[in-house]
Amino acid sequence: MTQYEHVLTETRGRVGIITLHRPKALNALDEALMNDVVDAARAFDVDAGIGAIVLTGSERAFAAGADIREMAGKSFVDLTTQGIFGRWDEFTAVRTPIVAAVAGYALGGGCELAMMCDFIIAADTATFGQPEITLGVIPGMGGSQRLTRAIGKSKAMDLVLTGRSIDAEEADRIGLVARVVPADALLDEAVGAAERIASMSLPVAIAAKDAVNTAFETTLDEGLRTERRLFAGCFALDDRAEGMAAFSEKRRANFTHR
Ligand code: CO8
Repeated sequence: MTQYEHVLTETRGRVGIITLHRPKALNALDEALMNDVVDAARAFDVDAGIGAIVLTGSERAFAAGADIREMAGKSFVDLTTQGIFGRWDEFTAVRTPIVAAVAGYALGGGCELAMMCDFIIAADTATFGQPEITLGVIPGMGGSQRLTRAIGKSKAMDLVLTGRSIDAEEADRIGLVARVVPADALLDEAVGAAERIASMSLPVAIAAKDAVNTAFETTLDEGLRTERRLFAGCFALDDRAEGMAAFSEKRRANFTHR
């Protein structure tokens, strides 16, 4: 398995785990860490043995944001001409479902990276926020867009304009995260969810991810048409026949395309 400098990777069955590992800077996202996360996620994405990915950090921090020291020296021209952080688009293009397992700080780019995943499982120690305004900037890795879609305008404005942080309980209440679990159960819970996803037919899981993501990018009519096309596409798969036969025969489906 490839060795990376700023992330650790391991596999558990059909689940690929990527652990952000830049402990001295609370996993602050610099360019090197971004490259490692994107490369590791892409490697799992093309690995036929992997059906779901978990992205996690440390107990203290999922990620405390973009690396402020790296950003401090940048100019307007650097940002507009260098496409800084452009590779995160490759992360969101990963087809394999990705579960974010968040403990500790998920601030700024850390919160935005968690939101790039397909859903977030939070430890009860997790803290989310978009504090960029306190640094004289605004969210730049999707926070103003994904957060608003996730929790609505008023709550997103509250977080983005005040820069205040919220705890896991509030993040759960406003719909930013899917579940909150005790910190010592976080990885098991996330891997358990990922194992369950990985036991499904992978092309169907990818279609499901695609269909839900379409809801954020188009009109209801177009989204419904996309869903219908993707739904019909499932009928081209032997896994669809197996899933329905297994139901009739009162047994667990044994999907081929996993
Ligand atoms: N960048 C760089 N280093 C960091 C960062 C960061 N975001 N966060 C923490 N660190 C470093 C600290 O500098 C410190 O290093 P050192 O020991 O060398 O001084 C080490 O990590 C430990 O941090 P603290 O001593 O500060 O730990 P505390 O427990 O006292 O505080 C906090 C933890 C509250 C998380 C605090 O570190 C903090 O406020 N961090 C910054 C949080 C923040 O503002 N994040 C948003 C950054 S801006 C952003 O993410 C924009 C994204 C969009 C970019 C798009 C570009 C196109």
